[in-house]
Amino acid sequence: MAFQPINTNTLLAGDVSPCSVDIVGNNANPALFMDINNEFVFFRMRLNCDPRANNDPTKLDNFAWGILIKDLAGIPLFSIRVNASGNVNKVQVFEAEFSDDSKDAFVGSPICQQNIQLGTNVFVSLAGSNFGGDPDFFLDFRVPLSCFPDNFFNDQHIFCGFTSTNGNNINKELPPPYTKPGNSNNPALCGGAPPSEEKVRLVKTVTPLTGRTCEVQTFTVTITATNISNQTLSYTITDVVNAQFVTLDDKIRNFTVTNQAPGASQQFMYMITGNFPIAGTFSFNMATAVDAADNVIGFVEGPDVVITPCRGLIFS
Ligand SMILES: [Ca+2]
Ligand SMILES: [Ca+2]
Repeated sequence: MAFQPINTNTLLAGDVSPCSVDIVGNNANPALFMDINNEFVFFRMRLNCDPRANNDPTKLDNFAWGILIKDLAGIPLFSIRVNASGNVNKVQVFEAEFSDDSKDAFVGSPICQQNIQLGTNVFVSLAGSNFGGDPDFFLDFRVPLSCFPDNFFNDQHIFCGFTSTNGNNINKELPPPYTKPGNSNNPALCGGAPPSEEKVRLVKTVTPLTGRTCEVQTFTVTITATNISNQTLSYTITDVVNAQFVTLDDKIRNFTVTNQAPGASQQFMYMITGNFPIAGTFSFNMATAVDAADNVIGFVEGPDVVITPCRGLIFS
C-alpha cells in the first residue's frame, strides 16, 4: 500500500477530548492519507492517542471516526464512518443528506456496511509522532469501491476528517458544513485528493536532436514504457508531436499496452518526416499513459531538439 497525504494542515493536539478522537498533524506529519487499488479505497487518520479500548485491545473505543467526502463546491456527498459506538461496530458508508436544523447529524441508513474487524478492514498502529507529548496512532480503514458510484474517485473531491463520541452525530472534530451551537467547525480538517500516482515510467529518445529550418528530416522516436507499479497494467500511450513541427505524417500516435507485468518494459518506435520552419529549441513531443479509467499514470515531455536557421548557410 502507498498512502498519499491528503491533509498536511496543522491540526492541534488537545483541542478536543478524549485524545483518541483528537485528530492531529502538520506538514511533516500529515493528519490524513488515502490510497486506492482496484478493490478498495483506504484512509489513514493520525490520532493523539490509541483509539483501542483500554480494557480490550481487540476492540476500538466506543466512538466514531470518519471521512466526509464533498464535491469541489463543498457539498457533502458521502460520509465514511468507523462506527464503534453503542452496539454498531461497523464500517459504514452514508449518503451525506442532512437538513438545516441538524447539520451535524448522521441522517438516513448506510448504503454499505461491514463489521469492524481489527487487522482486516480497520488497522491501528503507532504513528511515530508525539503530538501533545505522547505517542500518536494511525487509524487505517478500508471501504470497497463497490459502495460508491462507478469511477467515483476519478473525480476531484474534498476529504475531511471527523470524529465523534457517539454514533448519531459529529460532536468532536467538526469539518464544515457540520456545526451546531457551541461548536465551531474547522476547515483545516479538510484536504484535497492525493497527486495522481506514477505507475508507468516513460522514457523517450528522438534522433537526430538537431535540424535546420529549411531542412526536411526524418526523426525517429522511441518510447520505452516500464510498469513501475506492483500490479499488472493495461493502458494507452498517446504521443503528440510539437505543434510547431510541419509534417504530412500523423502527429498523434497511440500505442496500447495490455497486461504488462510489474517491472516489465515495452518499446515503441515510429518515424516522422518534416521540419520546424522557425529556429529555436523545441520539446519534440509529449507522451501520456492513461489507464482504462482515464487516470493519467505516466507522462514525459521532450527531449529538446535545437533548430538553427538556414540563412547564411546558403552560401557555404
Ligand atoms: Ca485535533
Ligand atoms: Ca499524542
